[in-house]
Amino acid sequence: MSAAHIARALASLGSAIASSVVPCPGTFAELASLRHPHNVSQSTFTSSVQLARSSRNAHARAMCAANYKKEMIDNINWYPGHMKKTRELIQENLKAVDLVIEIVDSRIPVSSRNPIIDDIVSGKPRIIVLGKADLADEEETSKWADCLSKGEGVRRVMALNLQSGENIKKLLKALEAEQKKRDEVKSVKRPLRIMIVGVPNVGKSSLINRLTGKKSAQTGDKPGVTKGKQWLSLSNGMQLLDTPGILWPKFEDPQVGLDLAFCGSIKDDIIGVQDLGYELIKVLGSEYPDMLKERYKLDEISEDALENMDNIARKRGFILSGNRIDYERTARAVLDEFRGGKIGRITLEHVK
Ligand SMILES: Nc1nc2c(ncn2[C@@H]2O[C@H](COP(=O)(O)OP(=O)(O)OP(=O)(O)O)[C@@H](O)[C@H]2O)c(=O)[nH]1
Ligand SMILES: [Mg+2]
Repeated sequence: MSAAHIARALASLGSAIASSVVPCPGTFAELASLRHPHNVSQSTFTSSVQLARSSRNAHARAMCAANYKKEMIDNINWYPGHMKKTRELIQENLKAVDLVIEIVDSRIPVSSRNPIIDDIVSGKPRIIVLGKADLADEEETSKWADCLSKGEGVRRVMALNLQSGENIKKLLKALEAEQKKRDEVKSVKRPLRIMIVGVPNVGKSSLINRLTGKKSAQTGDKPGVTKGKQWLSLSNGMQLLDTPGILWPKFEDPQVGLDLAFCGSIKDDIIGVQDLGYELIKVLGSEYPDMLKERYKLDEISEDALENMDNIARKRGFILSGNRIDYERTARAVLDEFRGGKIGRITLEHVK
């Protein structure tokens, strides 16, 4: 990069800060490394962390961050070919099923409800499972259960921990009730056929394993484990269809994309671990400051998310040579600990 280029970039950043004008300059990577060379741990650090570092004016930073977030999400190819195939798979198989079980993530019950699925499966009776309930705030989950139960075609809503499998009998009972209903109205009797749908990594295959009582479907703590459709039988004869996770082509609200990524429905490297970790610290700092403070033994929570991130790194000793903060490791730790429920039971979306 030439000196003139740097000067131009700096001048443009200066004017953005002075007048809080958006759009922001696009050369944050160079600017941050120029302004804070000792703080930048990776040369490819084109993240919102860096954006925060490069602007010391809080208002300008907030404006930039909002824009940056939108760009970050807009630039992602959310809809790879296999998701289109899954959509077709769901559509093709829908005729054959009597009931749909839609799993949503209890921590993000709005963001994890796929509008495409909603569209395709409307008209079929539906049971909504609020999965990963052990990781979410119990009170919020019960509010969500009430709210979601008012949806069209929704027969039941239940919050479950699909990892431990507790309360799975409640779901089995609900399925038996559905079977009874079907038998009463149909002349040809046969066991129920049920399709399981939901965003990637929400717990579809785990639910199937809980219902079958054995490891019938492959599970994993990353999105995209199930690749194709798989029919499985319960001991009572009911047929379950496992499907791959599906997202939708465009997020109107960039926060939806971030929420899905926080909860592991979008691979970390698509947005970038550092960006994601920083954005999560920002949300936790404003919504769950006490939990963040407690988990990372912070003296106080700052309004500046980057300061919180730096303090977490220092407390954990995530420091590289030359006293540089290891943002990658800090972000990874916070994401992993959030996903594992170690920071606390957290719900990121609230019933209004
Ligand atoms: N804590 C907790 N973890 C869960 C729960 N349900 C699933 N998991 C974990 O979440 C991860 C994803 O579960 P899967 O069942 O593979 O999710 P999936 O929806 O089939 O994912 P894809 O096939 O990738 O779309 C696994 O590591 C599970 O152990 C739950 O209720 N609580
Ligand atoms: Mg799966």
